[in-house]
Amino acid sequence: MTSVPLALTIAGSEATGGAGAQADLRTFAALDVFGIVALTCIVSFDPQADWEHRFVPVEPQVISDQLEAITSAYAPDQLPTVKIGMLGTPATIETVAGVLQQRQFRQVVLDPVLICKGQEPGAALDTDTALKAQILPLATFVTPNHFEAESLSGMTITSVEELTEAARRIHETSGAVVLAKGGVHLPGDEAIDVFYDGTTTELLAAPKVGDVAVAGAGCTLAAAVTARLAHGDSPLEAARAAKEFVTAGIRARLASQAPFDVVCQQAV
Ligand code: PXL
Repeated sequence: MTSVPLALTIAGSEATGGAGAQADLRTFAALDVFGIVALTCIVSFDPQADWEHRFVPVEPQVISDQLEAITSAYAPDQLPTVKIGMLGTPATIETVAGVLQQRQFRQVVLDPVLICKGQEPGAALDTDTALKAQILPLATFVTPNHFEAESLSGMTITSVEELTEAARRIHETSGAVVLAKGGVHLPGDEAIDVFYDGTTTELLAAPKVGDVAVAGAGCTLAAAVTARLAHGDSPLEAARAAKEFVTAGIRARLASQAPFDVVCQQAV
């Protein structure tokens, strides 16, 4: 018998494997966590159409069935940690919010994936609104990127000071620990993330690796936070470890015929 920690990711499949559930599972494995997936959607980039997203949601009933199997197999104490990735539709959000309310996970790490290219703008707006109203209040830890931090805080963010203010505002409205990511979107030689938990503000900085965002970085960072929380780290320890993990994965990135490099968790 083994006592490895377990973690669940409720996420989409991205067929090339760079982002989504595949990146989450590789991160969990690299950080010695037994990973479990409930799949919310399937994204297949279209190489014939400029690698646009093709998006197919999983039926809400099938999402419920997966979560029923998972929460029946593993007691709350055995599986206290969940990561939420791409949900993609208001119906999926409704289903997942219902399960999160029923089963009180100790740690709910939300990567607030807002707009996925290839979705109808109208549909995406409904999805964003539903995510903010129904999932964000249930999160204990949230990892917005630059765009998502602007959307969740209602601010324009052009500096670390503004990113810090946005992290504070997002904490105030959600109650969650916030790790707001500047990535390549703020000026300077460093990729800076802001950690804020209501008392502690800490800047996590790493030298920028190029100036183009690498696919899967957001998923990997949030999955690494989830994995470290599953091991018993404090939120700040988990954030620091996750930043190191994703930086190493970006340095070791994998190139392909697709027009973006992806984070490689194995070379860490
Ligand atoms: O990186 C955001 C993301 C998350 N999950 C899935 C995705 C993407 C972006 O493509 O496809 C399934």
